[in-house]
Amino acid sequence: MVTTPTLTLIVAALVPRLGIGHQGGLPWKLKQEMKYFRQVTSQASKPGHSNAVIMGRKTWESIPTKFRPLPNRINVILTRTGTDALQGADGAALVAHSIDDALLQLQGKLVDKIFIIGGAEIYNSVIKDARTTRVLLTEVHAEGAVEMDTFLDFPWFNEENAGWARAPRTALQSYIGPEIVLPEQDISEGSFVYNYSLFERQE
Ligand code: FOL
Repeated sequence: MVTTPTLTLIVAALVPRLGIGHQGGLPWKLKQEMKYFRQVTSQASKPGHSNAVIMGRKTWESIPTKFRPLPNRINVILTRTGTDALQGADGAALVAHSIDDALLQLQGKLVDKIFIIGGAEIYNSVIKDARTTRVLLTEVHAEGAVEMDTFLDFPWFNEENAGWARAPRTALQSYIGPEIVLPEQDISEGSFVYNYSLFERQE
């Protein structure tokens, strides 16, 4: 049987305004949260398969060079322009010009989960794509003000019955797999408190 792949968007955002970035990077440094991102995006459930991470060119450039391409995952970079600069310097990542192009390039590879890892421009367009059926959202709360200049445009997040629903923790655990241990309580790091959640598209 041939099935169209589903996409999972993974993001950490300050609620309720859904701020995600500041000056081309993340607005915070959350060590545990980054570990969760690494584990969730790396852990494939099918033997011999890898997960893929699809990101925009600016997100690629925001990742410390020592961490890219993100290890143990197939990295795909979306760009409207040339491939040379990216491929020349960084090899080992696929370059695509649209989500459809990215998915075409992943066809025939042993790919398990496909994650969309940002940034804002990519998130805000992919969220409208019917193939995006899950959002792994880390809901971040801050004690004081946080400088942010980049936001998710997900109006459904602050509305009820807008096509997306919060999934139970059991669904999150089953999606990420038994190897990843979810915390019992909210996590506190510096002046931030956060929790891991899953939202699912309603048919
Ligand atoms: N999703 C979530 N939940 N948290 C994030 O911080 C996040 N960040 C991005 C996309 N989705 C996210 C994009 N930004 C790295 C750096 C920036 C980045 C994504 C990844 C990075 O260096 N990742 C390494 C982790 C190294 C470490 O453990 O410190 C990796 O191997 O994944």
